[in-house]
Amino acid sequence: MTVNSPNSEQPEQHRAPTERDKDAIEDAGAYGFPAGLWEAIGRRRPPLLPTSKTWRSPLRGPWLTSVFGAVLLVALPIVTLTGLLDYIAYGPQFGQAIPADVGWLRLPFFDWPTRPSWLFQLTQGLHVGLGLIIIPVVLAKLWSVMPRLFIWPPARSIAQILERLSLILLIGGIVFEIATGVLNIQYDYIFGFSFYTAHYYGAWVFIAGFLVHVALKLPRMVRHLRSRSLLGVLRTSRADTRPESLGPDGLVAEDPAPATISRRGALALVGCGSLLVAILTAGQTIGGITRHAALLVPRGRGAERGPNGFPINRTATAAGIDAAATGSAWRLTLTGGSSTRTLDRLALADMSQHTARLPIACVEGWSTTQTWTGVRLRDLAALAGISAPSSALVSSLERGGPFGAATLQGNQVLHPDSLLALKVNGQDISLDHGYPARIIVPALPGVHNTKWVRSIEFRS
Ligand SMILES: Nc1nc2c(c(=O)[nH]1)N[C@H]1C(S)=C(S)[C@@H](COP(=O)(O)O)O[C@H]1N2
Ligand SMILES: [Mo]
Repeated sequence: MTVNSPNSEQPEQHRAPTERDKDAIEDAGAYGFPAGLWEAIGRRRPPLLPTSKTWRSPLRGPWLTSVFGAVLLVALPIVTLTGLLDYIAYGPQFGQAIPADVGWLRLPFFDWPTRPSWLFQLTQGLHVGLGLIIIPVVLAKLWSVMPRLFIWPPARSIAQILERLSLILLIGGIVFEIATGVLNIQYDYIFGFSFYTAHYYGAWVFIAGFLVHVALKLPRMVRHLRSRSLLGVLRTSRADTRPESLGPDGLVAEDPAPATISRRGALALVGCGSLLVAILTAGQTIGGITRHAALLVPRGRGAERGPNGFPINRTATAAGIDAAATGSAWRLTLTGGSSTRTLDRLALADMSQHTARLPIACVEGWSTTQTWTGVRLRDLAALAGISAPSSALVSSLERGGPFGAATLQGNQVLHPDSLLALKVNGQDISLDHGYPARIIVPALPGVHNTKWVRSIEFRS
C-alpha cells in the first residue's frame, strides 16, 4: 500500500510494510526465534501505549527527521571530540584528569600544546557552547521520531532488537550528557556522584549508540534528504503544507491533522531556539559587551565588579585561605634540584619580570583574557637547578581538594609566557585572584592555574 501526499514532488520509494514484517519474521526464524513469537507479542499491545493514530502532526516524516539528523551529524562529533580533547588537556598522564583510571577506555595521551594560547578556550568553548546550542535540535529530533519510540511490538527481529538497544544508548546517553553538562555549568552539583566521572562514561555510552545509529541510518538519511528540496520547503506556506508520503518508518501520521505551522516555520522555530541559546551563552567565551547577554552562565556575569575586574572562580574566603599566610610571612619554596630555594615576594619582584596576555578558560563554561606580569616559570626552574624539567608539581596554600595542587607538563613550564604572576593589568593580583602569586600558562585548563602558590617541585 503506497499513499502519496498530493504535493510531494518526488514520491519516495519504499517497500510495503507487510513485506517488511515478513522479512523480519523470517529473520527471527533464521536466528532461531520461533516466528510465531513476534506475532504473539504483537497481539499483546499494552492498552495505554500510544498507537500509530495518536501522532497527528502532518510535519513528521523522514525528511524532517533527516534534516535534524544532518545538523546533529555535523555538530555532535564536534561536541564529542572537543570534550575528549578537554579530558586530555587535564593531563591524564599525571592522573589529574577525572576519572583518573578509565581502564580500557583510556585515550591516547599526548602533551597538551601551549600554542595557540587560546587553544583550551576554543575546545572548551566549542564543547560547552555547541553542546548548549544543539539542545533545541536534539529536542526537535526526539519529537520527530516520537512515534517510533512507541511502536509495537518493540522489535520484530534480532537486528531490530540490536537497533533499539543502540537507541537506548544514544537517547539515554545524550539526555544524560546534556543534563549533567547543564547542571555543571550552573554549579549545581545535585547528583551524588562526580560530574566528571559520570560525564566521561556517559560520553562513551553515547558514542557507542551514535556510531551504531549513524552506520544504520546514514544511507536512509541521505536518501530522505534528497526526497524534497530544502528550497521548496522554505517556499511552502502553512496552507500548502502536506504530510510526507507514508512509509515503513512509521514516522508519517496515518491520520494527519491540518498543519498548524509550516515546515519552514518549524525549522525557523528550532533555529531561533538555538540562536537564542547561542546569544545567552557565547558571551561567556567571547567576553566584552556580549558578556552581559550570557545569562546562562552565572560565573561569567557581573565579573567587572570583582577585584581586578574579571570573574573569580572561588574567593579566598571560600577556599579557606588564611590572610596572615599570604602576608609578609609568605615564602615560595622551589624544590627538585640539589638544594631547596626559598623566596619572599620582594625577591620574586626583583627577578626579571615578563608580561603576557593570556586567557583563563574554565571548563565550566567561561573565559577571560587578561594581561599578566610575573616571573617566568622556566627562570624559577633554572633557579631551582633543573633547567629542562619534564614536569612540575605546583602546590597551593589551599591544601587538599581538587585545587590544592596541579602538575604541569615540561612544555608548559618552559613556554616563555608561562608565569608565576604577581600582577594583573598592572596591579598586584587581588587576594581572590591568588595573591601573593599564581600560575598562568598558555592554553592550560583554568583549573590548573593554581592560585595562592606555596611551592613548586620541578622534576626531570
Ligand atoms: N588554589 C586554587 N586555585 C585555583 C582555583 C581554586 O579554587 N583554588 N580555581 C581554579 C579554577 S577552576 C579556575 S577556572 C581559575 C579561575 O581563576 P580566577 O578565580 O582568578 O578567575 O583558578 C583556578 N585556580
Ligand atoms: Mo575552573
